[in-house]
Amino acid sequence: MRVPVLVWLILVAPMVAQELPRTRPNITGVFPHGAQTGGDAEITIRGRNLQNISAIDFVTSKVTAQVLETKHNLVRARVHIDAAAEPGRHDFRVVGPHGSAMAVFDVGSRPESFEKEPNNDMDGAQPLEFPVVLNGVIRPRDYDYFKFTARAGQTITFDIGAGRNDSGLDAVLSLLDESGVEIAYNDDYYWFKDPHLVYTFPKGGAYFLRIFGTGESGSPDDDYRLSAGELPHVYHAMPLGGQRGESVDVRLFGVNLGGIGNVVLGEGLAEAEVVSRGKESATVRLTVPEDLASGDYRLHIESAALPVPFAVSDLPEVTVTTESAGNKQDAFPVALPVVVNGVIDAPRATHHFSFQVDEPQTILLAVDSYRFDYHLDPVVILYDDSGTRIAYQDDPTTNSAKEPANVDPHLVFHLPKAGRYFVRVRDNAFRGDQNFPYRLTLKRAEPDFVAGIVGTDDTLFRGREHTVIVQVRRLEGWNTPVEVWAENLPAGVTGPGRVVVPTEPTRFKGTCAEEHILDGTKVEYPLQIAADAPLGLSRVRFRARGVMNGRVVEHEVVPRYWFRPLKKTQGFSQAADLYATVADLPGLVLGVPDRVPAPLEGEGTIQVVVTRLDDGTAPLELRPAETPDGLVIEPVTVRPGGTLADVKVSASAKGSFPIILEGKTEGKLLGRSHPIMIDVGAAPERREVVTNDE
Ligand SMILES: [Ca+2]
Ligand SMILES: [Ca+2]
Ligand SMILES: [Ca+2]
Ligand SMILES: [Ca+2]
Repeated sequence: MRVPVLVWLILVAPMVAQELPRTRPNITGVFPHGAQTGGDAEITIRGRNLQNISAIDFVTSKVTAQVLETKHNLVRARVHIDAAAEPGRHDFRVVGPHGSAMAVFDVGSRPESFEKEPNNDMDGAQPLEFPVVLNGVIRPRDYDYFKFTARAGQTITFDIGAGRNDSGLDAVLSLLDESGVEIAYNDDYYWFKDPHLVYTFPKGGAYFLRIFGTGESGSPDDDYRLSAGELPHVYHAMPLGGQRGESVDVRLFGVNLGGIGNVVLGEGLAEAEVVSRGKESATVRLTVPEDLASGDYRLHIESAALPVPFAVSDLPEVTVTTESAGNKQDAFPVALPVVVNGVIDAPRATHHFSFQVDEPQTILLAVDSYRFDYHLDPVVILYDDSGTRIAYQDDPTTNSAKEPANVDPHLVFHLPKAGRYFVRVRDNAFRGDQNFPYRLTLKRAEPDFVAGIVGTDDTLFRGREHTVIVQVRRLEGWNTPVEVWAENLPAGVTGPGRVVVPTEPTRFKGTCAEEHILDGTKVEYPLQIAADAPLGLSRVRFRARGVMNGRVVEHEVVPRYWFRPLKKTQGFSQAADLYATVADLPGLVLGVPDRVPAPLEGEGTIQVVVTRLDDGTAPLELRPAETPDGLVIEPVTVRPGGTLADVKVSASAKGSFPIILEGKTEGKLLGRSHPIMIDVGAAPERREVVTNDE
């Protein structure tokens, strides 16, 4: 039989997987977003699909939590922080039968306090006593005013932790004098939009601090943590890292460093000895433990507002200054392999290095600065002995708003012959600043790769397929395929023995549909979930392996945070496990707002996003499970395939009434909504938008 081409295409076209609704938990806010070591704190976690949360899991064993109460849109919990917990950000998850979700929690070392509304103008300003860690929230058009006194000559640090804790707040800080005149202002100090101000008060007296959202933005979930006081604050450490097993004198640059005490690497990994202290710099001697894995750590300065990034490497390290390396005619000689630490400290400053190789070889020239949250946008340039430019790199690939940015060059180049070569490091736009530190790695290339999973938590529905996205970034000239496999899939969940990640980088469209090339390759790792797979949470591990030049390289595949532009939570999460929960696919998901306004003696509308997964062909009827006195709610019929419904509410009494919508087909209950509060006669609020995006 001859089949018309169009029909034939439809017959053989692969069945497009049905888009499954996002039913797992989604965290939109945490308050307070941190607590002090050695104490307890009661926190509220806000979001969606939080009903039945049974546990809160921190990656570190030094922070534990107990669930006190759960609802569809919030979890209350008591968090206990061990006195030995490492200060700074810690990953945690809420875990329920329908899935898990990740958020972060900031462990601090000073007592916590809270804002008290109303504090919306100078008259209502809340008094501050330094030092302080204060937790606040910026709602739409909210201004938070604080009043304090400063001594003449006193240097006070004001630091806002918001984006760095995954808060949606894009905060702004300003300082006002006693009469309300703005004397200092900062919006975005960090890449991730948090402000930071250091101010030396020329005269003593009363002052005001004002915190608000840029463009008067804000939401009930937009929290901040203000750290302020005459605190030590370190902008950067020089060197920015050290070699394992070596003792290194680390110079700290910042403010209020005259009185610094304890300086600790990571979670008590090593204690540094303070060699000298001054107001704006101090030197500490640190022995980097021999058995530490190379990678990025934090240096904790007692009572400082923030830790300082500190890298641990396997290579010899040197430190240069613009004085020692800033002269083109007198390049600073280095021997490979080496990590050079420096600061591009002035506009147009360029650092020049020379090195010698005794045979042709492929080398790596990598400059890291953005990786440590500094604002230098490094470029690296390579010259041969005659001064001819032979290689250049600014960024590893193009940057878009759709993938985490990376402006640190990672240049691999084959040196064709033995001899002397020159390297330059500078800012892409010839900018310079006292706080533009970098680490230049110069070594023979040893091809390697890093592998990650996109996302940290997944819900696997029984009887369905689920796709895990794996991303491989090739380093130091790696150019062979990599194999990825899952190691400990739960019972009833199967995946391919191996998925091959090719060497071709993934292409994708940017926000303006322009084409970008990913710094790496993304592949799909499909999982099949049996209809009778046991329910519950598993921590799945993936591994990746490749062979190049006869050398086998194997790595764990570590989940990466879901990417959101301008949030600090980017890169690899703190745990190597993918949290995967096997759950039953609901027959019906009703997406509804938490609150719906309705006028008195008029009509309100509950907008419902209907996702039907029962494969039924009978219409769906939506009606309230119970109707409170004073409300009339007409049932609505949704034809099969329908995805939107407006449920009309008429009200005859003022007040707030909770209702639940039920969906039935042929008299059988298919699913229920979460509780919806009908606010009758209240002033209209911003309409809530139901989103399922991560
Ligand atoms: Ca507020
Ligand atoms: Ca306020
Ligand atoms: Ca900002
Ligand atoms: Ca760059």
